[in-house]
Amino acid sequence: MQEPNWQTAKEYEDITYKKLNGVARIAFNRPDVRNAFRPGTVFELLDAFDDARNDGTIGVVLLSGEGPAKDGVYAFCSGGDQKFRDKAGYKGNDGLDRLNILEVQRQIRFMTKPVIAVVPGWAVGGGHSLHVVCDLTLASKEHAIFKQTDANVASYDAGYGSAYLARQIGQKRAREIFFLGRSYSAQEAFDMGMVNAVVPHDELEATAYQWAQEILEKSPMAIRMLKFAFNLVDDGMVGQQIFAGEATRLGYMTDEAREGRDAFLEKRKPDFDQFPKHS
Ligand code: S0N
Repeated sequence: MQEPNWQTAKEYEDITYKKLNGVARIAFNRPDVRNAFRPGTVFELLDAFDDARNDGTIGVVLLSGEGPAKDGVYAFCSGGDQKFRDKAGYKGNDGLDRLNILEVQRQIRFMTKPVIAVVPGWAVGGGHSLHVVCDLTLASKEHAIFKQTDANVASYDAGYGSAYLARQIGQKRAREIFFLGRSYSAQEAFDMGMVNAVVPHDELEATAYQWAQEILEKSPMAIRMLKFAFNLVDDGMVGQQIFAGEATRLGYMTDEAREGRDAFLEKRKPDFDQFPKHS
């Protein structure tokens, strides 16, 4: 399989951001700390995801990790950088403590486009939670390892990272992953139902790009509605709000909605009699 010829979209310090033919690729780029994130990393992620969301040519986003590190080990992400951990979160250059990776989780969850986690190596702690929240996960057969260390370091994701994981693989397995903190291979993660495909390492990137191209052949409206329909049951009123927003968008596209707008602008009574009252 041919490696995609990614084009750099923007330069950052802690991440890489590239695009090609409708696909955006965002990757952690701190391989020597197993791609742990510090507050600055998270600000960069927020910026890149925002760009991908607002770029009308982009239909699918890949989230991955650069590597290998100097010692040859690959990582997707090892969660919050413990060296930056302070009293009330992770301390930024401005001295404020933050837990802002949760904003990235929400960006992925509520983004109008599918996000695929492309896991070349360790997916640990908050990095594990990020793969959980992505729409799909592809994992390196040789190098991907899934592990939840949140309880080891007393820095735990009690939201999507745990509760939504239980939705994916069942309560017993999710509790095992969090309570025991063991390592699981790509195949074991696939067998549990939290990985969509186990791919030879050399083909991982090209496979992710290929999956993205297949999605891009589909109706973007259908993909959007389906993503938010899948989310709805677990996202409460926010899930309803987001799904309803897409329903409103569809409503806007009708002659009936246009009549409402035009009548207001033309200072006349709207003529809704022309539209059928469906049973
Ligand atoms: C990833 C592990 C398993 C890899 O083991 P391996 O291959 O043996 O490598 P090491 O020798 O351990 O590591 C290589 C170098 O990388 C450094 N390093 C690795 N991970 C981190 C990290 N997370 N922070 C800082 N440094 C890290 C090592 O120190 C080593 O450096 P040197 O060579 O200088 O010694 C293994 O490394 C491991 O277990 N890492 C720690 C994983 C971890 O516990 N992560 C934190 C877990 N918790 C979270 O992420 C939760 C945070 C979160 O997402 C959250 C949740 C709720 C609300 C808010 C938040 C939020 O953060 O905002």
